[in-house]
Amino acid sequence: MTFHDPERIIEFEFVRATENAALHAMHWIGRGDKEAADEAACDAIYGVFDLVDMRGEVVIGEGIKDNAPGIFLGDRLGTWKDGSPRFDIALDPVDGTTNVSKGMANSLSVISAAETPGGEPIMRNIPAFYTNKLSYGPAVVEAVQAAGLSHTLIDWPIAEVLELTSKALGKRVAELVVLILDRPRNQKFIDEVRAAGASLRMVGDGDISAAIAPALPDSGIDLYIGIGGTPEGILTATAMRALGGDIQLRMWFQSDEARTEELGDDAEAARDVDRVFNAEELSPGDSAIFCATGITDSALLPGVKLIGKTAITHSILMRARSRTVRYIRAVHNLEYKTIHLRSDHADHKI
Ligand code: VTB
Repeated sequence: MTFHDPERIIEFEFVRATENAALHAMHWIGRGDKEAADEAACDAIYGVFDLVDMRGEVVIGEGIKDNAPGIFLGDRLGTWKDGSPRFDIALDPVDGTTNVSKGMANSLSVISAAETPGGEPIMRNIPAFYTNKLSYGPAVVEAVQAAGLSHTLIDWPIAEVLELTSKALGKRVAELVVLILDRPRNQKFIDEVRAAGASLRMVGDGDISAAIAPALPDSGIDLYIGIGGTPEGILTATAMRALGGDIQLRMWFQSDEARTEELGDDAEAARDVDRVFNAEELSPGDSAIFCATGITDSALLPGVKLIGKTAITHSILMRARSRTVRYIRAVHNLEYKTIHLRSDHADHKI
């Protein structure tokens, strides 16, 4: 079977993958074992794609860790059947594993993809472990473009960023809500937001949902600021391509030693250490699929709920090409629903 636009068919397999990841990781909520939650999500994601004719290569994700279970850079998703569509994959099977292990809010399973017909890389990888990020929604994008700040807003004093945002959104600064990852490294931003008089929300972990939130009209979040994980930033960029928001992002290192170690002998990355990337540069071209399912509640999505003999999941699925944003509420009948796992190549009840 051939389709004129394989993205339109395959995108629903991505929803199945993050749904199954959330449903399989659900058993680990609150149980104090974040690796087990991650492993469960990975097993389910692999399992879904083992049944899909696709050639997917993981280009953004975690590097291989000794003996750690997971889906790593260079891993392949799909059957890799000849002639099947070829995708670059970026994923975080569980963003917020600590939150899952403690039964706390703000965790989700995320996959994004870009079609790469000739196999040439599309998504941009950045080797630094952390990046400094600033993300905002479509109204601020317009103001940023009009002022010619598409790569420099990240260097402005926070008070001025808030001023610009307040004008773009027609709100007073005191009414703006800024989301920041709660870390000592972000203290400077926290102080600046407080001094400027805007309202602050912090999350302990999970900055994909946090950084996407400003681009969603009903999230109640106007800006995301701070230093967090790099793959999470690139995943945010793919979502921003479909939502019309943007993210400015630059490498950040904990120390000079970390910088040397993380950059290794990557000359291109070394040249780009001070470069500010935006969403378009991280996920160029018009093919970008972003898909996430809530595990526990976040600004982006409600978590998995067990109601009677059903499990209810909430997912968001979007594509840059059409800019359609789908919210998919799925009711899974626990007497019938099965999950195909990679670990034993078998189907299991949840
Ligand atoms: C960041 C953030 C993630 O972990 O990577 C954070 O982007 C790790 O920060 O969303 P620390 O190294 O300071 O713990 C998350 O919050 C969850 O993976």
